[in-house]
Amino acid sequence: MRSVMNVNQTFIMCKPDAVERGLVGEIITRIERKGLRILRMDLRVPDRPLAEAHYEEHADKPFYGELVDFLTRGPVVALVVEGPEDQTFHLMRTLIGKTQVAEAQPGSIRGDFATTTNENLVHGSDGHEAASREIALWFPS
Ligand SMILES: Nc1nc2c(ncn2[C@@H]2O[C@H](COP(=O)(O)OP(=O)(O)OP(=O)(O)O)[C@@H](O)[C@H]2O)c(=O)[nH]1
Ligand SMILES: [Mg+2]
Repeated sequence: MRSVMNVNQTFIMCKPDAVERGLVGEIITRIERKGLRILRMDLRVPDRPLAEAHYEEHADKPFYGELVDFLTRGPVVALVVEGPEDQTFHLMRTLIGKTQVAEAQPGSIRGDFATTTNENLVHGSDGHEAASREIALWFPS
């Protein structure tokens, strides 16, 4: 029996390109097959304030406007995923693959399905602090 102790949660999002390309099932299957647990799931079109807040750490980057345009162009699937304490972020980011698409290994989601860094299918929180902030932002209740 799997222990219910020592878990933590991360925020995952299937971005608009994943929904458009019909890859949501594939992505969720990979999360489930890995042994991580989906706690919450919601399909919605993020408005601009939500997308801007989500990526606020990149507000000073030249691609910020383009990134917000991309995230708001259609529905996304927002997820809360649970896994082993202190490993969940890392496990999910390994499943997702590296940010630079040319470095994303085959076997990872980006490595198998993405051809550009701008449209790279999935977001995953990069640590505890980001996960808490992002879960509160996307699932306030
Ligand atoms: N348009 C554009 N988008 C970029 C560029 N570099 C990164 N991005 C996008 O910005 C997102 C956020 O960048 P990072 O947080 O550094 O990368 P990441 O953590 O692997 O990706 P996320 O999980 O989406 O946060 C990336 O996933 C890309 O979609 C760029 O040069 N141009
Ligand atoms: Mg990031």
